Amino acid sequence: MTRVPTPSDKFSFGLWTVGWTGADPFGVATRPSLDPCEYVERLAEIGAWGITFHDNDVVGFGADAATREKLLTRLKDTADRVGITIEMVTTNTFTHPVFKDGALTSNDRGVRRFGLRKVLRAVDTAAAMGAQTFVMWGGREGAEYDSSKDLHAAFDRYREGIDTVAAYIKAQGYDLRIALEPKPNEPRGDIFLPTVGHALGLIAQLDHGDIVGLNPETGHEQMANLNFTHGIAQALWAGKLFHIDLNGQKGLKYDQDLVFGHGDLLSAFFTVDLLENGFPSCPDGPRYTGPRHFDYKPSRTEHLAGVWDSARACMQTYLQLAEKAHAFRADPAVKEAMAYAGIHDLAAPTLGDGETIEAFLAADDDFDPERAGSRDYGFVRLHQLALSHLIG
Ligand SMILES: [Mn+2]
Repeated sequence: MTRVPTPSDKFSFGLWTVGWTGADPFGVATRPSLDPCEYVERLAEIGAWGITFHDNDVVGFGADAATREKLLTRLKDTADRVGITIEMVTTNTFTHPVFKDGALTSNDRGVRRFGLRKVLRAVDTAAAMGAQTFVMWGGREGAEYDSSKDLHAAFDRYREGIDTVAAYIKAQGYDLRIALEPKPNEPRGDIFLPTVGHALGLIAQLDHGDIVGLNPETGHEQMANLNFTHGIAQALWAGKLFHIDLNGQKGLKYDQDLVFGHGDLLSAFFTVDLLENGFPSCPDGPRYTGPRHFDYKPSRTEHLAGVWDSARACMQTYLQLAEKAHAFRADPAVKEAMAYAGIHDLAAPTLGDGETIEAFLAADDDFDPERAGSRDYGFVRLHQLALSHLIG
């Protein structure tokens, strides 16, 4: 049996995850809503290290400054008392009707100015809570109809908005980094920055892109039929994996937000293998050391006991997969199969050290394409070893 989670595992949960009451587009809530501080206390009891929240998970939309201060201070005091870190704060720019056409990319300039102020105030909250990451999920930044947006202007406004937030963080001297969260659709028909790759492309065009990275979510990439592990690997390779949202998704459906591992389990194994063990050929290469953050929804069939069962399940599955991923990498049969497959050979630069293009073109490698074409890679044997570790 896997050990119980401890704060050193750096597991964290959004208050909106365990706090989801089950209200969905087709039905009303199926569970009561607790005081936000109660969720913090319970998460500490089950071994979580941190929490995260949207401004409006704690403070109602439009609350006055005194109410805001009172509620946030109470939450921070509770977190401090039970030893929970508030590691990330984000803004809700999707629930209120004012954001029905987006916040930073709404066609209405007044909405954009209102939305940007709301985001900047949430940045102040993040800094005051001691968070190190500020996630920006532009859930309503997008469209249903291609006729409804000047896309050139939309990308300009999105860039302007993110750069303004990043510049503000620097000007205030906050120890915060922005993490963009891609998602292909839902709630909009098409959301801007639909994948990790689109977001990386935008970050490269920012003036303050040095403090802007990514918060990829398992299900969001899988909703676009993409390989989540490849997505976080490219973000990590680019030095941009600032945060992560782990959950479960079964293929091309609505955003299921299942318990981590309750979707594509084999993919979850390789996600954990990358997070825990890094890239196979560069032990000194980029590693993810941030929170193991879960963004899931306890199914609405469950009552409160099921909420805590599901939160425990996320952590337990992660720990079990981590154990198996360590065993996988340490297995001599796996090492042999990796060598046979040429895994480590890919790390050798294709050109020689100091080799010029002229010398390269003129070189005689004595290479036999027929022989190379008849090579066996043994990828299936290697993958079956992974599967055996996973289910063994
Ligand atoms: Mn999701």
